[in-house]
Amino acid sequence: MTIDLSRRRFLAGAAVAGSALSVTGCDAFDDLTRPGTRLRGVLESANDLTYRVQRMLLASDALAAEFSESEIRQPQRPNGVTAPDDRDYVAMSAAGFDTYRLTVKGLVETPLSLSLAELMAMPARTQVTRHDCVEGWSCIAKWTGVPLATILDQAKPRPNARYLVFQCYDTIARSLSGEVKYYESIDLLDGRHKQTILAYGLNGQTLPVANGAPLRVRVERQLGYKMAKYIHTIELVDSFAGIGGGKGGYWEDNGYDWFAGI
Ligand SMILES: Nc1nc2c(c(=O)[nH]1)N[C@H]1C(S)=C(S)[C@@H](COP(=O)(O)O)O[C@H]1N2
Ligand SMILES: [Mo]
Repeated sequence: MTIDLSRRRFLAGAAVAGSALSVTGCDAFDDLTRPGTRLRGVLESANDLTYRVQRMLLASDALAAEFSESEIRQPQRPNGVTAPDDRDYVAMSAAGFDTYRLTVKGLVETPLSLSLAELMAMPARTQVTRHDCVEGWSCIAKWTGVPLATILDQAKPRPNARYLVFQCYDTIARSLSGEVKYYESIDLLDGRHKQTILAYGLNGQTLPVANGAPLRVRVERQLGYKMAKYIHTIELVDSFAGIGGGKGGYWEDNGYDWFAGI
C-alpha cells in the first residue's frame, strides 16, 4: 500500500532528525549546525518532514499527559536566560510588573493591549505537565494561566493569519552585529490547543523571574525551547520572512526544528 510506504519513509526521516538534534543542547551548538554544512542541510530538510509527519499522526486536539500534584518532585529547573538584564525589563520588574502590557497585533481584527490584572481576571486553566528540554532533562510542574484561545477569540485573527510569533524582553545573544532578542512561534492549531496557556503562575506561586515572569507560554506537546518566557508581544503573521533569521525562532535560526513535537 503506497500510503503505508510513504508513511514509513516519513517516519524514518523524523527519526533521523530526532537523533541528530539530540547531539546539541540548549546552551551550545557546534560547528556542525552552522549554515552551509551537510548536517545543517539534513536538519533543514528533515524539519519540514517532521512537521508534516507529526501533524499527520497527531490529532489537532490530542492532549499532552497531565500528572497529579504528588508527581511534582523538584522545582522547575530554570534554563536559558534566567535573569534578563535588559533595561526596560529590569525597570518593569523593579516596579512589580505594574506597567506590564501584553500586546497582540499583526493579522488581527482587534489589536489588544492587556495588563496583568486584566489577564488574571480571565478564566484560568491550571495543568500539571512535564517540560522536556532538548538537552535531555525534564521537570513536572504545575502551571496556571490564561488559555491562549481566549486571547485569540478577543483579537480575532484574520483569515490569512497562520502563525503566532512571541516576542520576548530578553537578549539571548550579543555579537558585533548587535543584540538578538529571544523569539518563538507556533501555528494556530497549537495556539488554540486546550493546554496552550499564557502562564503567570508556577506551582501555586507567582511565576518567578527565572521561569519567565511575568508571562510565558506553555505549549505542552512541544519541547522546552518553544515555550517563550518574558513575552511582551504576540504578532499574528502569514510567514516568518523578515522576522529574525526567518526560521520562526531564535533556536530555529540556529538549526533547530521549528516543529519540536514530543
Ligand atoms: N525568552 C526566553 N524563553 C525561553 C528561553 C530563553 O532563553 N529565553 N529558553 C527556552 C528553553 S531552551 C527552555 S528548556 C525553557 C526553560 O524554561 P524554564 O526556565 O522555566 O525551565 O524556556 C525556553 N524559553
Ligand atoms: Mo530547552
